[in-house]
Amino acid sequence: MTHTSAPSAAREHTVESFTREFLREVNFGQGVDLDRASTNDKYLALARTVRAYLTTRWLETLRTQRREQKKAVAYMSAEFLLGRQLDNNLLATDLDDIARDSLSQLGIDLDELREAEIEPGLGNGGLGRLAACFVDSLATENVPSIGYGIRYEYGIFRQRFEDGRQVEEPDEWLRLGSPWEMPHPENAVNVGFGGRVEAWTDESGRAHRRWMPDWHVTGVPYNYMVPGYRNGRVNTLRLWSARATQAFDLAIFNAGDYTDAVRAQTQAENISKVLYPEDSTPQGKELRLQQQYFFVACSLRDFVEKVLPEDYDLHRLPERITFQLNDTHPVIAVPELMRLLIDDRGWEWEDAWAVTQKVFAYTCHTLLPEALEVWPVDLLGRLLPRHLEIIYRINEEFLEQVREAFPGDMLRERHMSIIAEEPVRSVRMAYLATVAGSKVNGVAELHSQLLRDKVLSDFAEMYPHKFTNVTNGVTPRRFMALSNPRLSALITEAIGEGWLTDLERLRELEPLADDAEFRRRFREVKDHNRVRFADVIAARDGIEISPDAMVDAMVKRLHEYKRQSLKLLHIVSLYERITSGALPLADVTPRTFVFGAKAAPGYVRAKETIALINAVGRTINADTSLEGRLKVAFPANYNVTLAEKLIPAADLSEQISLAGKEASGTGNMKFALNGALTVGTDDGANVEIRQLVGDDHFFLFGMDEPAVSDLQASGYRSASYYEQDRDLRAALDMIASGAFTGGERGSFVSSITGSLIERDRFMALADFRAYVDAQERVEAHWADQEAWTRSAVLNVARTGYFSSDRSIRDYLARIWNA
Ligand code: F58
Repeated sequence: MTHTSAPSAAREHTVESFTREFLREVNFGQGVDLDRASTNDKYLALARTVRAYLTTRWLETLRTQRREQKKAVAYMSAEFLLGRQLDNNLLATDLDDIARDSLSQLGIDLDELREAEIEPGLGNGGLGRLAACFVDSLATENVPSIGYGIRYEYGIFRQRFEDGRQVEEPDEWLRLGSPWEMPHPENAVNVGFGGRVEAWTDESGRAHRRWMPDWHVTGVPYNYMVPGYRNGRVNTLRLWSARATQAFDLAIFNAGDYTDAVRAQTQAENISKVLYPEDSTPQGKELRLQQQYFFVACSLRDFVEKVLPEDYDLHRLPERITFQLNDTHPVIAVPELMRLLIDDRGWEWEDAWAVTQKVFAYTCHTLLPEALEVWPVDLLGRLLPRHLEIIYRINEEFLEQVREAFPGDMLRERHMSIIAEEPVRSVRMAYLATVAGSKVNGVAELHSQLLRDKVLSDFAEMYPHKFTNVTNGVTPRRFMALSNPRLSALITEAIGEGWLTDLERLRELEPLADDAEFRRRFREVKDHNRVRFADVIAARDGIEISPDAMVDAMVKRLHEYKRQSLKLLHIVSLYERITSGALPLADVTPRTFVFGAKAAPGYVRAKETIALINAVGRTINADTSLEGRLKVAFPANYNVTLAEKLIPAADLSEQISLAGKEASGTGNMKFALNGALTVGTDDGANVEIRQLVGDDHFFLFGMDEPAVSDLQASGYRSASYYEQDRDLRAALDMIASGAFTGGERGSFVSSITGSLIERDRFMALADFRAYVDAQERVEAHWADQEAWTRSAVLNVARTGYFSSDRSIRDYLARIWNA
């Protein structure tokens, strides 16, 4: 992809014109005088000033696309975890310095306004953040594209701790205004639900089906601009908000029941009310299916009726678009497109299927069987009866093919059916996506291989050409330039400009790993970032840490397969060995263990683990005999904004999932790019990180995936590890004794230790010894700061591959053919 060379905003605009526009927004946008304006007034005025600069380029991008009609990509995702917008938009437009100068002349501190922004947390974790990185890279790589999703009124819950336990609060991210969005109620789309399907015959005697929904919801599009990095392109992210079809349902209103009429409205608006805070196990809730159908039905209609030129021949749809399905959440788009073509436009099944199979592609983000989404047919049939019919027909024809390819193999047919019979009749959405999509991709090499060999092996045998890999990536604009300005400046000084959009150029830093002066300056940057992070959590959470200690970070959703409990066992073991005299304090490396993690509100074990981490933290942090050498910092409500402060400060990145469970990970990439070393298993993208940075600069430990499978097959007995490893036993016993819970041994303490000793589904005990050994290698390496810094520099230099720009180029070459 070539970059259009639009003149940067900086050259076109002066501080004076910026000031004029800003003041205009204060007066006429906010309706206040500058000397009476609140911080929020000033933030909103600034945001709108920057937005106006973007709008010019956005309109230009839209005009060009209408003229050229190039093949585009629609990225369909139930989540976009965007993070703050102001910083990113200032960076992309190169207005940072102008804005700073302009504001400072008015006596306003730009950074104070930045801090006023509430981040849109419209995602749960990695999957949502990946979507946000991808729209950034699509724009920067100059790909015509549009993101489609849901404008949740409440994003991921805000986490608080009460007595160490997680408490969830609604995330009212819209409460102070939303300057980045542009609603277009006049382009609203109606979506049906429920009802029945009718048969009818046309004049020529041809039979048709017609869906008669019994209730409707209106989708109002909200546009967000997604700027490429200083290349003049601004793409669109279109999020849908649900409204009642009519403010008052006339029939009910006329019947005189005002409250019933209002109730109908509330029910409709519930659809986009809140993001489901699940992290990997879908709950099969009806409202969730409503959300999914709502946003894909709006998006398909929008694309076909508004984005495409009028009278566009839909037989040629594959020349114009790929709908990339981000996991199975948008997969109901498959029968919806079939319905649009067959029922609404009178197409034959075969023609509709030929087009449908070419325009969809599916990305899978998991390996956990329980995370594969299924919808009970009675629920689906009640909500979307016509779609269920279409799915049945797709399945019939597909199973016919299976029978042809594997005659007599009844078992295979049952395994591969899109409809599962047990435990309740359900639609397997991943299978539907695989059958309908032109491509299926995993998100790291190992993950894609396991998809082919295990999770979807029957399908890979039948459609080998469909399966491919695109390893995830992260945007270096947000996760280097914005979050780590000092490292970015040091890199630019060393290798010149241009690396931010050509991240493999970080390789040019390799020789500097051997340059003592460069290493000193690299360390200076880390030291600064550590102090900055310490200040942030002191102000935000009242947590005191020493800025000199190693920052050892484990941040990700709380899930058993990710094994926060293994990290906790390591911490407790260190503490136990110190207090029992086995480990002299002088030999203990000063470390801050930083956790960031939200637990799904209904995931009891995950919440207990949070409570236990906080309990252990409280005890260790208060124990003066440690002389402050070990600290546990668990700031609440980990989000993108906090990640931007933590990651640049981190020295050690914990990526310790059980091998074969983490599809990819993207935090692992962000940490490596910011000079943290990884302690990790052979899992997900860790595998590729290690291959690139080299074994000497990565702390590998634990079983690999085949070893895990073997151990599973031969009968894993966690208790034997407990019995045989003195340190492990002592750590578990210490927890069980109530040492961290004020003598309390019951409740969650015994349930966590008990389940680890008796079952340990994710084999934390089996990997404990290897993990502790790896941590000793970490400490030995850390003791030689020159060697450590050298490794850190090499991590930065060798991980340019993990730019999401590269991921997008891989999607273009392997999937989108654009
Ligand atoms: C994550 N999945 C993977 N799901 O766990 C991670 O390895 C990968 O790097 C990332 O996707 C990007 O590919 C993930 O975040 C969710 O949050 C879903 C939210 C909705 C319910 C099901 C899980």
